[in-house]
Amino acid sequence: MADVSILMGSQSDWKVMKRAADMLDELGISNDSRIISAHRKPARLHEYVAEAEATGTKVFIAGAGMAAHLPGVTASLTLRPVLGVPLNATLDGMDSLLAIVQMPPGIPVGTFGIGGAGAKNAALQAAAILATSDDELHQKLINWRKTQAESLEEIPKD
Ligand code: RP5
Repeated sequence: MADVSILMGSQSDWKVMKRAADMLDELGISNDSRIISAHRKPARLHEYVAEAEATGTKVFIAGAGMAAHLPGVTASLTLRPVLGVPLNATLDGMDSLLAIVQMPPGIPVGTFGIGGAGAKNAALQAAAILATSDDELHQKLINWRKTQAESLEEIPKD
């Protein structure tokens, strides 16, 4: 299994969650993306999380829209870090943001911004977690941030 598992509730989530997969690919981090809805396929979610954890997945990223149970249910099934990405399916994603961020005490979900920015940052956070025990990846992240800084123009153009 991959270092990072990317879960989403629906095919409709992939266009945004692909940004997490692309970011992980860019950093050379193995990742596995799956559509496994917490409410439509609960048994499959239990099975997948157990299998992923047993075979070495270190971080889960879970994106969902609307009532957005997927990150919280995933976190209930594993002690690995779970990073939640709220997706804009209805209500501009505010429903999903509040559902994911307001986890009752005891089962934490690290919650990111709504949509593509959140998906990309979740991938970078997953990389930062993995880099705590991987010097090569740590150096890659240093280089990535340097490149990002260098790509910014200081003088605005018309
Ligand atoms: C959630 O409901 C999914 O994460 C998705 O964002 C939203 C709508 O799902 P679909 O009706 O597009 O399958 O479960």
